[in-house]
Amino acid sequence: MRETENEFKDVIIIGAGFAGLGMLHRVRQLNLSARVYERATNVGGTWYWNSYPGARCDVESLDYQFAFSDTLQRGWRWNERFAEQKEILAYLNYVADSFNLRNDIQFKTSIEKAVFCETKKIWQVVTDSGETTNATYLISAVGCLSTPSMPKLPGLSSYVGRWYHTGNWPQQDMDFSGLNVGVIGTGSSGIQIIPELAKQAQSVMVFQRSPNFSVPANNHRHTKTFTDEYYDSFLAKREQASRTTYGNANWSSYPSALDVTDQRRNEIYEEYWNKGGAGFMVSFADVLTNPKSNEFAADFIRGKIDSIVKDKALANILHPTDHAVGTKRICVDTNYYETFNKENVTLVDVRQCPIQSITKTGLLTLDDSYDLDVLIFATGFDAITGTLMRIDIRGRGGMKLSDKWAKSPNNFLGLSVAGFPNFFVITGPGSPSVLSNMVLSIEQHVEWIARCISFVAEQGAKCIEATEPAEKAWVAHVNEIAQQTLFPKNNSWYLGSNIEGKARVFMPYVGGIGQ
Ligand code: NA7
Repeated sequence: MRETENEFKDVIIIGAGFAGLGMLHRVRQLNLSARVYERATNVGGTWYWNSYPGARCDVESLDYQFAFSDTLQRGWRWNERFAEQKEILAYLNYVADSFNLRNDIQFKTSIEKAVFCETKKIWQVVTDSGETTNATYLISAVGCLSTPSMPKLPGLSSYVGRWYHTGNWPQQDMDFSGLNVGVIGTGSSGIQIIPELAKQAQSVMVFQRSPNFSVPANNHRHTKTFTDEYYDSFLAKREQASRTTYGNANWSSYPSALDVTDQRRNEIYEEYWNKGGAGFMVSFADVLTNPKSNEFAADFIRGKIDSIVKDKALANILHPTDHAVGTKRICVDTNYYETFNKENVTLVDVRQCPIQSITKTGLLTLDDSYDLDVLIFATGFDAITGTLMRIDIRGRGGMKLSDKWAKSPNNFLGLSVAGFPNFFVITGPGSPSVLSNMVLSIEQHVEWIARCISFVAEQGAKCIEATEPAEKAWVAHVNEIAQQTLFPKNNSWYLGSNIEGKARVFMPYVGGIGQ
């Protein structure tokens, strides 16, 4: 296979975020040649593109890092409990520099096509500049939230103001002072950017279609003593976390919300609310499995909204009522509900009066028009499968991945796909990924793939791929476990229901990293 005229690598990796960087480092340890292709100008993946004001991770910083190197870990100090995007991006640059990873990364390059050649048993990978490289293994590290979704609203091309999508934010800092800014979307991205815009802009118009549940981050700076002590037991905590459902060793639950008095239940919610963060979802072990328990949690959050937002009618519009808490990923905020007490912030209920079009000067809803200097789309992503399905990936017999996944993204372990030999997906559909601590999930996959590749070499084999029966059994298991929870009962990007025409399949694996 080395005789082909194209350049040859043992491994090609798509994407230089956490997954791509971790995989490249691990592949080098196996003494394999590798190249990473990355469409951005630098490393970071999701943390490169989502550079909007207020962007933060909802997993605690001390757990949102690689565990494979003690030196790496101790050489880095996280400043805050929930790190902002800039700090996470700096961390990923630190990882890349620590292992000279950039030498094997080709930036500003997208992969457009990858074809498995059955006779030579190699992948032929074509970039957007037409360059072809051959490789034994093709590994997707494209991330779960990397293809922004834009609503199909007429008129955007006539708009004279500036517009941005939070998931494709310009790399330079921007000043919104004195401007009238509109934000469409109130998921995590909207909930994070709105309070920051309200500090600067003359006015912020929030166009909300569905209210979301949000809990406070209660973010704070870490002291050096705290971080040092945390690092002393870091690997033990990581080991413990890797045996849990959500990949978090610090989370613990009370048994059932139905087994306690109203007063005790509220005390417990209060305790989790004050602690801050998404751990609220596990306050009781049955919040995500029992509708009644979930409704108690929902009522508690709606009560909090009422106590924070002074205008009662406004508080009511902010009440989420169309989904169980956590079935759409719960948001973690800093002063989100408080922001609606500011005079320069207006909430527009576009469920009541839907957006009709973008106009030359702003936006038109069913009953009003709004003049806006800047329009921000916080409208989410074609999540989990969207990026991979846009690449022309062809396995055995020319089968296209996008065809195979058109009705359901079938796979084995969220890692490999029948009919696509020597192709691995880091945190693909059917893996814990977005339901867990993503970095932990990524490290688990990186290690699995590395061992699998070594195993193939040890066997003297050329190829490995999932069998269809294994794939079927895994998908059935993923669905069976999901059905035991409330997750598939409501629309969300976990299900693909935010994208028109996308198959409705609950994609993440709820069984946990440990399983
Ligand atoms: P999300 O959570 O998918 O949120 C997107 C938001 O955009 C949501 O409120 C949508 O309302 C809204 N949206 C989408 N299209 C429209 C139109 N046409 N009109 C009005 N509103 C619209 O994306 P995020 O980026 O906030 O967060 C994604 C994940 O990133 C998050 O869960 C964290 O894991 C990090 P809808 O609910 O569809 O009515």
